[in-house]
Amino acid sequence: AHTSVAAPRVAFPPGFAWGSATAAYQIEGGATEGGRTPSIWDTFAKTPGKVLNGDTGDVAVDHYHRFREDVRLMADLGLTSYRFSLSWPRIQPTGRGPAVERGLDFYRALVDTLLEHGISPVATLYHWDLPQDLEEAGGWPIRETAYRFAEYASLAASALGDRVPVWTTLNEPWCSAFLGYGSGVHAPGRTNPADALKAAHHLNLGHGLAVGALREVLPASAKIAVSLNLHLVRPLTDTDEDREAARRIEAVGNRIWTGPMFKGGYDADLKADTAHIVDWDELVRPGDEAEIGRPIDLLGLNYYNPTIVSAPNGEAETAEAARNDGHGDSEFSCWPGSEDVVFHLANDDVTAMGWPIDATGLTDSLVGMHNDFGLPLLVTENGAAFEDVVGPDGEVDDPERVRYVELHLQAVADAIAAGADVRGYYVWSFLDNFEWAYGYSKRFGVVHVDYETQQRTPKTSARWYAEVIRRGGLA
Ligand code: PNW
Repeated sequence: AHTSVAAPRVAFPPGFAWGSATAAYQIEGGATEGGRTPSIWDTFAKTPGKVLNGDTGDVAVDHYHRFREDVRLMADLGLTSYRFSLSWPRIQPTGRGPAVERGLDFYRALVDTLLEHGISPVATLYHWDLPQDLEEAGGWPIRETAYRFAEYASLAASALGDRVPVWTTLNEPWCSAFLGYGSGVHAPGRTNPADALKAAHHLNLGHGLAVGALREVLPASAKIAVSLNLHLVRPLTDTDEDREAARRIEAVGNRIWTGPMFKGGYDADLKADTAHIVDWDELVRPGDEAEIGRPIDLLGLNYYNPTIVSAPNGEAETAEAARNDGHGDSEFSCWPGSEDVVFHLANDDVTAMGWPIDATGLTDSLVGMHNDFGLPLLVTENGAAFEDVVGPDGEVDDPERVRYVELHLQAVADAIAAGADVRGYYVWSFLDNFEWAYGYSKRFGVVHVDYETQQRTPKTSARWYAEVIRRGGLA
């Protein structure tokens, strides 16, 4: 069709998904509409001191009312796929009982609009918005929540499974468990290392039970995935001590998920590192690991930066490095059992989040995941916040974001050349949005949003990405 477009210098495989991603609480607003009740993020955001400037997702970028305009914009840019999340309390307000049709109708309309524009939907079931009632019943640290999640997954997939071809269960369960219940910088803001580890197991169990429930109701052609923020861990030096620090962070950061999901169970070293915090024999019941290990079809990676660690040696980690690895401003650790490992920044070339730009970590992650798990891969998130400047005509020229995405697309191409089966890339994020504990102060969108008028304006990066898509690769 585009005979006038020159062949790309760096091409991607046929059928490669050119996408962008968002999450319900970060963009939807409509917090009390259609029968939606509060999730843990509504409660957390309204707790003084938890989110910068007291920002909340009550209105966010009003995607709940503006989704048709947003999908049109996606189509204008040529996106072939869109990853979004379903708000659990919009579909099942208390986390129990029947689905609310008005909640499902919103997603039916969104998905139908995407399909009308030829954009393939990828639905995430859980991007952190647990119904508040379930948190009050105990939240992810209790086993019951895993069963509630599987039931919700079944309700959502029964209603939308005829039109959504790719489903992902959890987004970044590491954040849910260790930022939500460990460092407390994310909802629900609890700070108990035992609860964080229990949450991790119950998120895993919820994933496995949900995979089973999804297989029962989805058509055979549907694909099931999970999105993990696997840390690309590098020891600061080659000493045994620094390599031991890297082993520990890989265990509680990565293998706590991939062990039971893909390798048959939790590794002995992870359990040994945390045995003083939680009784694994009591926590993990017979059959749990088999349940968690149900086969899935695709593995999603969310990648932002590498993780550099060294052994505890009395050297204080910098505030920037701590933030980079999820402590935020909390005095509580998000690394149970490995609280004393020291984090470092990979380099000084950082985004507005203070996150170092190092695309080699993306190549290394994808190649490592390919070798370790042998699954087809998706980059379900990658992107950057920068201090965008709005020009006189409302335009945003963001060459730093163009450079960031270009470097990371090149890194994906390098991984594919090395043999990794990468099927798609989803830039985070489509729209500027509610950046969790940072509120609206950090802008990740390729499309600018004026938070006063809700006007959308594609940034230079969006127009650049559209050219990449049209070309089928990098020039
Ligand atoms: C991811 N950390 O969050 C999420 O999936 C997105 O919703 C979010 O907007 C995006 O990345 C940018 O932050 C993370 O502290 C939040 O390590 C914090 C961490 C990692 C990922």
